[in-house]
Amino acid sequence: MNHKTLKPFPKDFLWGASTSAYQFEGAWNEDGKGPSVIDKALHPEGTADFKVASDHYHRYKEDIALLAELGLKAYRFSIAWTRIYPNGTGEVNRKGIEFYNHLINELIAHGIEPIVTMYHFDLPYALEEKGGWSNRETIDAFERYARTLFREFGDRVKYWLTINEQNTMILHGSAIGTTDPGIEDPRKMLYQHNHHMLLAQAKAMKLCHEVLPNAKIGPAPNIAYVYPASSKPEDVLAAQTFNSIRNWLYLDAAVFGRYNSTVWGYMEEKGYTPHMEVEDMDILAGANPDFIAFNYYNSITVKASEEEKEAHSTGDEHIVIGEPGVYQGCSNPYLTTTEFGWEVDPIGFRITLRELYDRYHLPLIVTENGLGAYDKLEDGDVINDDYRIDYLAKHLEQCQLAITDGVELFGYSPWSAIDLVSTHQGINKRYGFIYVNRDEFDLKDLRRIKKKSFYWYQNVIKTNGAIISNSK
Ligand code: BGP
Repeated sequence: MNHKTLKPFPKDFLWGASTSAYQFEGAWNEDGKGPSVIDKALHPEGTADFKVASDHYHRYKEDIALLAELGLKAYRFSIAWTRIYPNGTGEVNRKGIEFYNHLINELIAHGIEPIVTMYHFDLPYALEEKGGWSNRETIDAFERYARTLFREFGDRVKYWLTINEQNTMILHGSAIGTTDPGIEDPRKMLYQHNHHMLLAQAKAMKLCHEVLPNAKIGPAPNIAYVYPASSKPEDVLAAQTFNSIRNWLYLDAAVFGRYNSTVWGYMEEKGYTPHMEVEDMDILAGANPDFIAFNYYNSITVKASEEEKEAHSTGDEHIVIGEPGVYQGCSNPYLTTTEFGWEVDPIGFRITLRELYDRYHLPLIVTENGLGAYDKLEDGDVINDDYRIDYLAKHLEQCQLAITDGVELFGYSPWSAIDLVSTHQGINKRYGFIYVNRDEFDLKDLRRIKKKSFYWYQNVIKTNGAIISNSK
């Protein structure tokens, strides 16, 4: 749909940028922090581990000063569960509370709204040893952790995100290090994990509304609209099925408190239905998110599955998209790809925004969107990342179109604020507005260097999105 005039971005739009604790903080075992599943996961060969990452733990003041210079209105970061509860539960680690108090105070002193992810892939290893998300005790541990976060930080934090990309953990856990890659068909187990995470999330949302009536809380899945490869009805059906499996399962449960019927049918067919206690559906129905946060990088295209063929990947060789007899991932001939093979689809972003708002009628915030690339540090500390500006500008234009379409979007927080270590592809897959001077194994001086995209985004924020294109 074409519009004669575009609506402006809302006046108090939350221009943000995002990070996650384990990819950014470093200090992996300092000040009483316990190990997480990520700390114990096998690391892909040739890529940096997360022990030092970007050393934000020791440089948070300098980092926040840079984010303030960027002009951010909001900063989305995650709290490492293992800094607060080194064993997942039990004794609170006051040093962990102290760190996040300093961080939050520093943000507020610079006029930046903190947006807190409570759990971003890094489940405490001590809980994993007791069965992790297979064990219902993890639900109680998460609720206790949530209560602690609300008590300690709720006087200053207004926006809470429950679980980052629960759907990625269920669908691609072995690529991000949250599922043991040695398990042959983990899907039955993963749908049980999923059920328990949904309960944990529902309990946290309910608790948040009880103890912090002025705060807002929502889920933060990765949502990517699934296209059919053609208008062949079989392909459309496959896309519909995968939309439900990949996207709607998570949001139908969070928003409507029920299972998506297509996914339930799929789980029955495959023998993946989770074990439930009698009270579970009431728990799911008793929680209401205030908004939907979501991460968007690309759309997905699928066709009908040819039973005999192996599922295959669409670019990133670690991520297999497809399940025999259900759907099969394929590349989209209308899209270009990044140097890491990820498809680029700004219009898919508008489609996803509209679809989400039509389905759920809740305010939306984008909590990740961005381009992973090999940046080049040139003489004189210059990084000419025009490709990143181009990617972000094209996506922001689609945000504005979606706003004009009627979508209630209250923030945009791209990935990532500052360079950090990718989930499984190292530090040299960079996303930030600010460069961190280190390589995979050489920590160098870790100094921060503003990229060209820094100045571009600074101007976008200053003009409240009136100037998006890269023509400065
Ligand atoms: C999302 C995660 C982030 C981040 C991002 C980029 O799935 O929430 O933690 O890593 O993807 O992915 P990658 O690091 O694999 O390039």
